[in-house]
Amino acid sequence: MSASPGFNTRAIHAGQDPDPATGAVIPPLHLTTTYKQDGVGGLRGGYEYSRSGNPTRDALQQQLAALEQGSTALAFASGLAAEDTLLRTLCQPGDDILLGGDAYGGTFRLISRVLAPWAVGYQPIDLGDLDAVRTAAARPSTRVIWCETPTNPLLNIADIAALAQIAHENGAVLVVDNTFASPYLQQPLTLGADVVVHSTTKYLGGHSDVVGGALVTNDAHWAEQLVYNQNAMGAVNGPFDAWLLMRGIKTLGVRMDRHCANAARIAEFLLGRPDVATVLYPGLPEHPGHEVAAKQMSGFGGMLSFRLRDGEEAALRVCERTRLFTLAESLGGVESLIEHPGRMTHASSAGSPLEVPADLVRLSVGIEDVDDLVADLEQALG
Ligand code: PYR
Repeated sequence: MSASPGFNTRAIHAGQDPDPATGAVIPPLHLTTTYKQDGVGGLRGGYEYSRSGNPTRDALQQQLAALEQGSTALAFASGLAAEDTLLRTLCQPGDDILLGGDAYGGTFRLISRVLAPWAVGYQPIDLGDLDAVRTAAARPSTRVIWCETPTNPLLNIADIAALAQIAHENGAVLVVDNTFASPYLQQPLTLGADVVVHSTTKYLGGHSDVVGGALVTNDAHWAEQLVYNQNAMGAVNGPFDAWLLMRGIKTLGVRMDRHCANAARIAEFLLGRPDVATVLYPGLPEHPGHEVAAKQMSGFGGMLSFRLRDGEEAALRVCERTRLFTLAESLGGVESLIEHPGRMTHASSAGSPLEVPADLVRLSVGIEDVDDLVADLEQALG
């Protein structure tokens, strides 16, 4: 590899050296729970038990670190397992999390229901309003700024570099959930974020066949604590899941280029529809976050949402009438998905300040032929 290999080279080669024992070009799948010791404590290659370490998981972790330009990456059983380990590592009772005004419903549920009894609080905030963030971050209890950009499901954009500066001026930690963008389009650690979170289930896996999560950091202190807690809390990624993820990651760049191109075309199509009130896609020049997105992302992604003029009923009707877009939760796979966030992925935010509009439909635009996708939406809108 050259001194600073490009993204696709890193995706294909980082952590993926041929197996020294056999020459196998693809890292072997180490389906073992435990490792023979040569005398008590005599570990071959440093492995003793697969919760603590597994060579297949290690290979994935090296690949993930290289993608996000981090020094340490850790793989977990799901995105929420990664988030839980992270928040229990960063927060003490009495700490507060500043939580972007829309966020994945599962993240909201974790913070508002599971962590609340441990006296970890949260404050919903518009991360686009930097004065409000500055004021809230100055409170001594603020420990974490939790940022999705683009957000799930409203596709809002936050300025990562500006948030990092505010966090660091106030002794807080900036966490960026980079699931929607993927590291191909945005690398938050290079903009000052302290920890990046992924649901690797989504674009990284890319084929809707594996559930996983990841944390990546360059901060030596947090890396040490997180490595300790990954083992101590035990929410690790299994070796087969790690292997599937490595395979998916190698094509991330080519997939993302196509996701972006298809989503841009669908955004244009929806803009021309009289029954669509708003199209939420950061690639559109009229999107309020377009300029910041253009500054910090190398493409605008494959996710978009839109609101129907005729309200929730119309939104539900479209979701139930598509044929190529499958009605399902999740995102980031090669196949297109459609969903109603208010009743599906974000149902746990209902009645809270993070509640999403009822007339909202979310698309995960896949890499099929875009004319077929447009035709499907056209017939579903009627
Ligand atoms: C989503 O579809 O938003 C999930 O993360 C499941």
